[in-house]
Amino acid sequence: MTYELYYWDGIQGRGEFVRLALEEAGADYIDITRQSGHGRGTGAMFAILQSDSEAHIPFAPPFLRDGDLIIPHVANILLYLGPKLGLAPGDERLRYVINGLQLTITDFVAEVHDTHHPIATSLYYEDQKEEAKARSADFIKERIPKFLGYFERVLRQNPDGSKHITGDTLTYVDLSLFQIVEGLLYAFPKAMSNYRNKYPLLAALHDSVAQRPNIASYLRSDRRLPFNTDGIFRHYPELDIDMS
Ligand SMILES: N[C@@H](CCC(=O)N[C@@H](CS)C(=O)NCC(=O)O)C(=O)O
Repeated sequence: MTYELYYWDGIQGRGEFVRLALEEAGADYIDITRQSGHGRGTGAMFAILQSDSEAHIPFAPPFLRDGDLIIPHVANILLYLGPKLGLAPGDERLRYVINGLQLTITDFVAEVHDTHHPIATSLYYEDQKEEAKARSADFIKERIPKFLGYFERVLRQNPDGSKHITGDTLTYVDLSLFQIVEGLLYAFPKAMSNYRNKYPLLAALHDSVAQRPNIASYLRSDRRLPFNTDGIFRHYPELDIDMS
């Protein structure tokens, strides 16, 4: 059965964490809002979100449809897909460990979003620019080091080696960490200028994911949308500070 991914068209956003897993696995999937035709397009996503008859309606995208099952939330989707795509540990108990890591990524992504929208998602960036500057300065000084330092430590302390965040094979969390680094390099190039020295294992993981054949070919394809100032990771030069 073809997986259906529902997410806002035009941005990588949170949908990208799911897309990377589907692409790495060579899974059969459709990015519904990027297609046209019956049951496709952004209208099809709203039809589910606003349905008054569908069971288990999601609160927000991304969500995944697999047959009659609709699954919301990035970490939850990846918990579901991981074993099916061969991107989760064989040891079932470790699946909860990587889910914990993915939930930490979810928390971090929310903080990334708040650097440009610290007051309200419903307001324009321009209406909260001064607050965004203050929020970003703290994010760069305190939060990037805390989160990236944590992931670096988890990599260093992996008993199976530091090439992967858990175990000795690729999981969806490795792919999501690649996306975190990519997003931060786009949004905060100055703040990230010294990141290879500070987080060498994370940098090595990022590079190794980029070189995986399916990921490399996805990144070259037009399915990989460029970062832009509508997504989660946004580059506003006035928010980026070199703290190295
Ligand atoms: N925890 C959810 C967050 C979902 C989310 O915030 N989706 C955004 C787009 S990236 C959205 O459309 N939110 C609508 C809203 O919060 O009103 C996840 O990880 O998937």
